[in-house]
Amino acid sequence: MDLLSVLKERGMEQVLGPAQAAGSAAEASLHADLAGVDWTMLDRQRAALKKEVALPQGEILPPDLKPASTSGDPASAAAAARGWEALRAGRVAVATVAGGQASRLGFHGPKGAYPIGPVAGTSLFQIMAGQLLRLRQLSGAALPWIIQTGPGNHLETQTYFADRSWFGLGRDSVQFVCQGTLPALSPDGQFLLESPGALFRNPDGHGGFYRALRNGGIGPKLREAGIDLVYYCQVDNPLVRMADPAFLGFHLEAGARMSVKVVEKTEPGEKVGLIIQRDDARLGCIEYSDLPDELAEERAADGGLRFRAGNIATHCFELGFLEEMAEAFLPLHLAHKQILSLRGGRHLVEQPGIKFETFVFDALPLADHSMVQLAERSEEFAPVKNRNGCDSIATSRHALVARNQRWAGALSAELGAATLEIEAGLCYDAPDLASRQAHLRLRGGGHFLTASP
Ligand code: UD2
Repeated sequence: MDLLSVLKERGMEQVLGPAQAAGSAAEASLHADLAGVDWTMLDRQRAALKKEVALPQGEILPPDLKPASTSGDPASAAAAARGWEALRAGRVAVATVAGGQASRLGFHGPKGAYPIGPVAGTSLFQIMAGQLLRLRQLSGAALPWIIQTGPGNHLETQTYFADRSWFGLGRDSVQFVCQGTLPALSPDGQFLLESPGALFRNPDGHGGFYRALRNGGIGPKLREAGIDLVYYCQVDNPLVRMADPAFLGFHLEAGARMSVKVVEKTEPGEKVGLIIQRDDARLGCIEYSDLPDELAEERAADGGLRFRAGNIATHCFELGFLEEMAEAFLPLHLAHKQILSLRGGRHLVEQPGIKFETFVFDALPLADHSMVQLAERSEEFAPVKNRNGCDSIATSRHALVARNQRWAGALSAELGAATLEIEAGLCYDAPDLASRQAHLRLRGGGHFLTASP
């Protein structure tokens, strides 16, 4: 069917007006833009305008939790042994979603480039690269790293890595895939234009990860390399335990297709998604903005929150499941915003519009087997989301220093109280640090623990 018919069928042909008035260059550019529209997805977007995401029906239960990797629990130790086996066998790849800018932090550049290290200013990306380097040394495996970028930072992120020689990981073992976009719509379901020749689009949310992997041809490449497990994390957490062996081990033990890590929520309103078990025994995640107060505040017999499994957006996937999710219809989440777009074909004005996103965790109910593992917050979760207040640069850095002090305090009491940064790649975790020869440097008013003498 030709473009005009496709538009007419939906009563959307008015989108062509401003380009027709502006001339052939604008018309050509708009036609090219419209040719890239996924009309099935667009019809779902328009239907979603009338019906927002629904909460899970039926009884909701707190999920069963596996013990934390850092708890010393024998079950975690056994799971870690199994995870190391999978790592050594080269079955694991790591993925990080890093589609956002760090504008909320007042920093120009990709969020992963933010210098979170308190002494040497090590960036989030470098901390993660260091963990992977050390895991490669310990496991002997290739451990490829897939980084999902967004249209706003794709080139900048690649340049950032190239300028730093891919942090020693090797150019070919770091793959960048760019997430897609979705057209925003007006409340009555029409396209919005950012210019006569271009639709207003926004990134499709981290749920775009599944399609970005498919479009980048990643699945077949991983399978060819003997990989069937993908560990996934967000870029904003400097305490992340990349490819955590115990998490991988618990995932394998459960025969899970998708697993998730949680922390105990600190308070009912904490801004983390809530992981729940539905009455069909599958998992779900209720985003904090959708969580009803009664559910958030319900208490358990011990006086703590009954629903306390806070999503830290760390997952493990079976590769086949990741590929299936690229074809699945994940729910669309709507954000009602003022959007700078053309009115009357001539002027750009702020007007009400709706942006659409999909979320990675909405795949959880589609997994017939899954696993939830608890994480100790002080060891694994201190996201940097805001410039000030909670989950800020200061709170995240503070948690990083406290964790470093705990790890290094076992080596020397003096380090247990210092403003301390541990060089990226020196160690994977506390027991690993104890096995390493490290040197202490004084740097910019703080202490820096490094491998080089
Ligand atoms: C996310 C989760 C929340 C909780 C919390 C834990 C959502 C909607 N909520 O909250 O449930 O688990 O994290 O820290 O995710 N990103 C992309 N592309 C996009 C949007 C985001 O790659 O289009 C990446 C972004 O770079 C970041 C991550 O996804 O690494 C999280 O995004 P966010 O900061 O918008 O999510 P947040 O903090 O609302």
